[in-house]
Amino acid sequence: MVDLPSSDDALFATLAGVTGVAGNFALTGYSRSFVVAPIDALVVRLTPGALVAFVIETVGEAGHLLHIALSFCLAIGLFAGISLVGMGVARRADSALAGGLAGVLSWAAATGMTGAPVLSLGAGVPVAVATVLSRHDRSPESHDPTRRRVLGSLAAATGFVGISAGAGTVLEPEEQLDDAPGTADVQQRLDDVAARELDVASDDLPGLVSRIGEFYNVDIAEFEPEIAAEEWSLTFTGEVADDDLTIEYADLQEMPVENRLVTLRCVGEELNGRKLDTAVWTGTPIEPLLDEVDPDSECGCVVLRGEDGYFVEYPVEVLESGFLAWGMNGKELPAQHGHPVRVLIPGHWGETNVKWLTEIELLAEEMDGYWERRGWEGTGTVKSVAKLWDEGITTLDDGRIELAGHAYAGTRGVGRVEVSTDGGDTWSDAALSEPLPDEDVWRQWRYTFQPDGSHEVVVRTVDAGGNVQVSEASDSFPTGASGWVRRTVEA
Ligand SMILES: Nc1nc2c(c(=O)[nH]1)N[C@H]1C(S)=C(S)[C@@H](COP(=O)(O)O)O[C@H]1N2
Ligand SMILES: [Mo]
Repeated sequence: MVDLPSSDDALFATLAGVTGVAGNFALTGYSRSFVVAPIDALVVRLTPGALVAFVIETVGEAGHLLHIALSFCLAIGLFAGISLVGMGVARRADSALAGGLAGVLSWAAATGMTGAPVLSLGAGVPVAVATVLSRHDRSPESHDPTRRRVLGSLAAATGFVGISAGAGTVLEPEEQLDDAPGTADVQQRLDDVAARELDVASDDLPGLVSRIGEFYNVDIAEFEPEIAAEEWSLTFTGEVADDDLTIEYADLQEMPVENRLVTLRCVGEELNGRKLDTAVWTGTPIEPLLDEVDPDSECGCVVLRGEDGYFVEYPVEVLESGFLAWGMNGKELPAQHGHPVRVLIPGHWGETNVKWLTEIELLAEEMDGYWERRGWEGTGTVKSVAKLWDEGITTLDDGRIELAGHAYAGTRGVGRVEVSTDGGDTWSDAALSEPLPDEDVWRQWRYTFQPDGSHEVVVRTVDAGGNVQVSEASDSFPTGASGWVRRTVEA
């Protein structure tokens, strides 16, 4: 006869599941070795595009939370299921054997999915302990068996998770980025940039180069790919004149090195949002490699693919001006920005800059990229924008108000920033930071005025060609936010 699990068993199995996930997390942290990572990758892969598009439109960024929550539940369910199997066995054998079985199975499942046997002990041990404890106190004379079992399991799990967390910190110290090859000149570049920054009253206004930890981040997957430089390669495939061309990290280092300042802006950001940043990138132009493969593409188009399953299509012509980067602000490209190599395309929206780049396929006909399948149109020329940051608004000692922010106009270049303090009736020019030496970069702006009560401040940029930032307001979906940033500023 088959015993169905009792509701008590289900409770303890869930508890075992939670402690398994928690114990695993304590050892691995939020990394690729955490069991939730491969489960989440699967969830992302299996979710239909139409559903993703719907979620992005209805709940926006919170959609990320939805799939990660689902992945956590699945991970808990997995260990809970294993624990239930253990409890089933314990009905016939002793609980130590059952716990051991559940522990080994959980460890094996976690190791199988993450390839990290030591860190997976963080999952196996607590599931084993929780399963063993769930069988204690079945004796008729124990007064409140359920309660004691819960307390016992919780205490054991908490202790274990605490110990693991300590061990995890020792095993995985804070990531230290090495200097990237070819970055000897970067410090000089950074000093040169710093000398061009505006003098502002606010201490917190971001500079002209964004710090690595502060640079915005947009990823389709919750957990970034981990690729060692020695294992990385990039292959040109599809409509090429002769054979596919594969290049490795070491080959890239043989090519001419450049340090370029490039600003990125995500099409998904709000008008006064923060998905706009600039770094000094170290890498090499892509054109010589394209010349070598001699594209023979009828549509003149290409799809770039990243290791995380991301892909984006645009004209070969656009790619020709691109840059393969392996360094960021003098350090090797960090995991979250595409380690070891990403592409950087001047003047286009952020999504064209594929991270963890592994394949460039020359196409015979056009196709939609990852975001285009989800309704976005974000591969084209980036829109101009002037931002007014919270920390850019300062009341000076003499009572005047200083306003400051950044403006960006892609490769058109920022020509002016204009500020209105009367809702857009009259406009004045803001002071600008010295232009940076590269073609696809932002500028800082500053404007000071004598307030008189409440002001409706409006800011807009005019590119170097004289084109005023589009005034008509639109949401970011599907072609990027437009309109002018407006804020009420009180004296
Ligand atoms: N492989 C890969 N490349 C990618 C993405 C991604 O999810 N995966 N996101 C794109 C988007 S939408 C943007 S805005 C930029 C963000 O780059 P960052 O995370 O370095 O700021 O990377 C682009 N390249
Ligand atoms: Mo983006």
